[in-house]
Amino acid sequence: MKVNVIGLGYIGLPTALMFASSGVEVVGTDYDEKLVGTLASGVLTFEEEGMKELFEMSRKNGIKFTTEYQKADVYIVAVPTPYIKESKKIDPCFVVSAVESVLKVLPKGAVLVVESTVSPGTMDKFVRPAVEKAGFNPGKDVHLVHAPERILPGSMIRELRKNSRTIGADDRDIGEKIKKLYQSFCEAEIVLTDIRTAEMTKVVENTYRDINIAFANELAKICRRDDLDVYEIINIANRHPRVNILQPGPGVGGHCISVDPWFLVGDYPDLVNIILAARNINDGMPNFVLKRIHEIMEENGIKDISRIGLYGITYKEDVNDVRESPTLQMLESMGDHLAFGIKCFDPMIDEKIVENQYLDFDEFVDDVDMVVVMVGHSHIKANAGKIKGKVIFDTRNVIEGEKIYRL
Ligand code: SAJ
Repeated sequence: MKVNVIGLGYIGLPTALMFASSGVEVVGTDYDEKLVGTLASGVLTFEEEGMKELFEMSRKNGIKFTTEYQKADVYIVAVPTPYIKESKKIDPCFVVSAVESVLKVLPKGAVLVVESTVSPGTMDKFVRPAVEKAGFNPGKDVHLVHAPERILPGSMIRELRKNSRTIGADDRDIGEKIKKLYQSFCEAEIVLTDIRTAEMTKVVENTYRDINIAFANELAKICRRDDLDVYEIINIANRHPRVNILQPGPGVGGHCISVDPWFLVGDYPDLVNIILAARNINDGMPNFVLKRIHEIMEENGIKDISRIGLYGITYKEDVNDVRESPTLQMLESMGDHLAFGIKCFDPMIDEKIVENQYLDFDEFVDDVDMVVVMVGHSHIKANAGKIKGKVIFDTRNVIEGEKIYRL
């Protein structure tokens, strides 16, 4: 079976490598010539644990990278779905344009799998019509499948192998065929269902996590008012066999958890309560942190906001992705304060993306009186000694010590 993976980003590349290193014939296609050139010359475009080894094995097995769409038995579309902040919707334009390009070369009978995160209904509203418009008969000339990815940035390779998957297909036999293909590397259960159920399930998973985090964030506020330790309370509560509360933090970022619940809010405005409340709680966290920064400044006699340093710009620890990051949300909401020069640093980002950002950790520490840990990168855990003596506000509960301010 020949597989053409379309889109060689965070999801497409590791997926292509998993297939190729397991012996499947794979061609990876991306319209970005530079990215294709880099991969074709044997250089990886981003790091994930275990990816180097997979890349070597895939190259040995003959994986190809190109800007051309290929004749193949199975197409896997893993292109980005940009988030439009104003409408709180994602734009399926890349998915549709990838599908249109594939249809120009697709042999009749091939399977078109969409892995990209889409809002429920996208396959019927956008993909199926694109297939029909190109003169194909879905279900006959081309078989549609939605197989949403579920992997966690930071442990993608392990999760590709170990996570259960969902395959939504119009036709059960086609679903079985694609299930078998994914079983070339996926060791966990693969559940077959229809396309609409697969779409909704993906969004439900991320919404569930958003609500759980919102609960933890609300608890943090309740505990703050009565000077209780929310982390200890969650830790003890989680020893109950049927309780599993996530951790509070400065907000929820990333392209998934902070985005997907909005699809349900948009599509079912008269039915959502808890989903919308959770979104608002999580979106309100950067402001809660900001208020707390001001309280702590006052308590410590710090008057100048430019003596405050935000550690961490990415949306979570040990990744370099800044999409919807709580730090960026906070900076945006600060408006005028930015002019007074609140400082920033992130060890995962080696170019300036915001004002007053330092690229050197020591210089950053030297220039501030208070460090606000916005992201719990391994780097800060290893370098906690270097911020000793500063006022520390740790919104991630990663620094040990008595005189540390927490959420
Ligand atoms: N966060 C907290 N407290 C927690 C856990 C996370 O505040 O206890 C914050 C993080 O700091 C981050 C945000 O939530 O800002 C999201 O991070 P995450 O690690 O929970 O999730 P993502 O966005 O990296 O990946 C999620 C995963 N979904 C679920 O766990 C249900 C992943 O499996 C999906 O593949 C991914 O979304 C996706 O692409 O949809």
